[in-house]
Amino acid sequence: MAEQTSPRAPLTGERETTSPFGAAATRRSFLRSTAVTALAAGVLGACKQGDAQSARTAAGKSGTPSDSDHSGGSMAPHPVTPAAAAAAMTPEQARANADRMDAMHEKGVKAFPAKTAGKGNQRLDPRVQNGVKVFEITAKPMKWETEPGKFVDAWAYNEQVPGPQIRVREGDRVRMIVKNELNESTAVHFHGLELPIEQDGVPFITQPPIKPGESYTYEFTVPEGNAGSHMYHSHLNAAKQVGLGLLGAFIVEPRRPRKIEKVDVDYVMILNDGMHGYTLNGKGFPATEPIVAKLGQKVRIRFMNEGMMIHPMHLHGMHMTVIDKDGWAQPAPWRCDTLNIAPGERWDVIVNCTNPGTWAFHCHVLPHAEAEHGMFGMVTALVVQK
Ligand SMILES: [Cu+2]
Repeated sequence: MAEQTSPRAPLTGERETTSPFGAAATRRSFLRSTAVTALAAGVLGACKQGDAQSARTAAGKSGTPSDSDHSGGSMAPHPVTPAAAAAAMTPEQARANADRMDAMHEKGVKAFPAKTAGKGNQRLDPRVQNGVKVFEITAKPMKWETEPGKFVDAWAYNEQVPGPQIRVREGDRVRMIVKNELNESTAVHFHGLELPIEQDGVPFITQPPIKPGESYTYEFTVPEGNAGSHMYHSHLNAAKQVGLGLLGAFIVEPRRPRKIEKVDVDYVMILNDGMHGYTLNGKGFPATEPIVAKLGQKVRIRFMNEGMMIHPMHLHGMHMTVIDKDGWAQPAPWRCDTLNIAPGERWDVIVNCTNPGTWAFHCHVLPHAEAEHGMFGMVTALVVQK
């Protein structure tokens, strides 16, 4: 099985542009599908404008991200609803309006995958001490670039959002040393692992809080039969601490992988919707990372939701075969093209890359993915290379 790739492929090789959406054939097919979406959005927009407005207001008040939280937009506010404005436009004005919007959409798509400082979810190799896999993580504040030029306050493990990826095997002895360099207490919960209670990471239930300046050591044997896609995250003031970035993937590889698990690309996709906006692995479109595979290859995607909302992830062009929920094998693999990922859930899917091209891959709660100035937030692509 291949390691998780760092898919920089669109930036190298035979492609002429820096954007995987730039290749003419794939671009045409991509634009065909987005044209339909845009048409539907326009129709829906006419009747949903009021709802969207009140949703934005409510979201702003509750501190959750809204489509005005990201930096991509530079529109003047509409004096009237888009539907009323459209009705009042001359054909020339409508054309100019479309050109203005399309230029913003095109700019975002052409910028993908945009470079930003910092990359989360990088695999952390343990130090092996007397047969124990030792991981050290430090929680501290930093600035994190979610989109080009957009730096947000983050609380991060080892200066990564998401934190470093931990990968162990069933039966491994694991020691995790957590250092707190925050101005609040913290604690780490191993979400999905069935551990002895003193290792569960819940302050005042299973341990004292880890105070600023202190270190705390967790140590456990990963239970047999507990393989799969799990997570680790803060379990103190979690809406803030996890929202600011104190989270990561904790993957347990099985001793005996199933045949269906033998894949070419193993990709972790962590969803979040806290103070950094709508993000995939700590970045918003166009700074999200494309998943890259060759025609005929199999890709495993491990969805993990560390946010506070449901995100139905939708892949264009090919279906997903769901194999695991929260690390547990499904009674039988089942197929879908849109998969709800609720907070705390992990879903593992396999995609057989049978359809070449650059396929949009996004959350289908549309205000998490696309606005008048273009796509943003929870949008990436699956690139199937011929
Ligand atoms: Cu979403």
